[in-house]
Amino acid sequence: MKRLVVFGTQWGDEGKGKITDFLAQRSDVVVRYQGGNNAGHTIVLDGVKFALHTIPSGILSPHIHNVLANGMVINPKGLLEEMKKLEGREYHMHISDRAHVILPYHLLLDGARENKLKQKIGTTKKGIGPAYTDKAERSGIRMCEFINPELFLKRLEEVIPYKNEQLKNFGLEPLSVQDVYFEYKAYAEALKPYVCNTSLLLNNYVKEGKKLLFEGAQGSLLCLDHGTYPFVTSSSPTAASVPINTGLAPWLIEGAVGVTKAYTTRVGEGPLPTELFDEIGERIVERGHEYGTTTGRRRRVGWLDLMIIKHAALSSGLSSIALTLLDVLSGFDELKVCVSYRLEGKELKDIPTDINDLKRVEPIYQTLPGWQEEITHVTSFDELPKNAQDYLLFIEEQVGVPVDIFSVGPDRKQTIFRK
Ligand code: 2SA
Ligand code: MG
Repeated sequence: MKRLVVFGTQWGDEGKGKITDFLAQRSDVVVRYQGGNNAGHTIVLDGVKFALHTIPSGILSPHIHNVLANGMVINPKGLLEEMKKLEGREYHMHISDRAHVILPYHLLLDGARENKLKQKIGTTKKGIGPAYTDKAERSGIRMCEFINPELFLKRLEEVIPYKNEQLKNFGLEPLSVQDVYFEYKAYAEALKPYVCNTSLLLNNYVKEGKKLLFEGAQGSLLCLDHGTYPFVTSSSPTAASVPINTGLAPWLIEGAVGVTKAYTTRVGEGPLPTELFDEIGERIVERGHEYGTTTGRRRRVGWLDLMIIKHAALSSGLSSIALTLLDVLSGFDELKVCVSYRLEGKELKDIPTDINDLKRVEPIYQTLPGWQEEITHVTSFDELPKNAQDYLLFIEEQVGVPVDIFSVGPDRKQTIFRK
């Protein structure tokens, strides 16, 4: 397949960075299409760990062109800090002139709103929601304006007084146009060489027959439309959102790999029907190092929930599953997998839309036998213990989508094609 999406089928942190990095070896271009530096994609290369937040996961391969597409919101300061860590490495990066810019007031407003909310969302406080709000409200500043100093100043003069009113309502100090301008003008200058019309660029890549990989951030259940609203992010991490967020025609997208963690995690607030509050959950957190890459927050964990994966398959379409962190499940006597929900005595076909109902569902589990062996050294499906093989086959059968890839550790070598 020449144009493939890699996206998360749960609530993020499924190991998308690792799978993208793995698939990127066979690609020419890697594209981030939504979100911003709320993402935390970890790649381990020869024992060295890279945590990427804004930059696409193809960046460690010098032959790959990495595109930050129009659907993203970009924090220039954060991006430059990330680029600093890549100093001395060869890489190619292109930033959409249509992407929106995250500015200091977005960060302040994100934090202030979270602090004030009774029922918190648990955002990363990176200014993502407020930046997308401005985009929808048509007051956002885009890259094309940002890199033009005169235009940038003009836009700040329009926007900052209005933002200062909002800040005042939260009891915060106003921002000065001049301060923001002088600090950010320098960032704009540094980023300017990378900014272009990426829609045109991507369409040209397609014409040239290049292989494109689209890298989703967060997960399907955090989608503004198809996720567990309002406990979602402010963009669409589904595979379905790739065309609008990149400027490519929908029919050019040929398939979607759903990266699926062998259990469930969620960071931030909102319902998690299979959540574990016991020592089993504790063990999974420790074995899986379940702490946020961006914020360091402890992730909540639960058994694998196939209702969630099937919902992701509905809203995105799945050609294949990449099952990650299978090694974390070694050492359990038995493993539970949620195959359905019951609500008020009725079995459900899909996850309920109303968050209040999702909070009340009772997961229906199927119990599968566990395996004791550590599997981090495994290099093929046949080497997996029988019960681990069966766990994988069970998912495949229930979701009705092949599990073509699985991973047993963070290194590139620990991601395995099933064949
Ligand atoms: P936001 O900041 O507005 O996008 O937050 C809204 C909700 O989306 C969740 N969210 C995430 N969930 C999982 N992983 C994310 N990335 C980082 C990571 C998060 C971190 O890779 O670990 O380090 O804490 C991510 N980004 C946003 C968020 O928790 C809210 O529930
Ligand atoms: Mg992550």
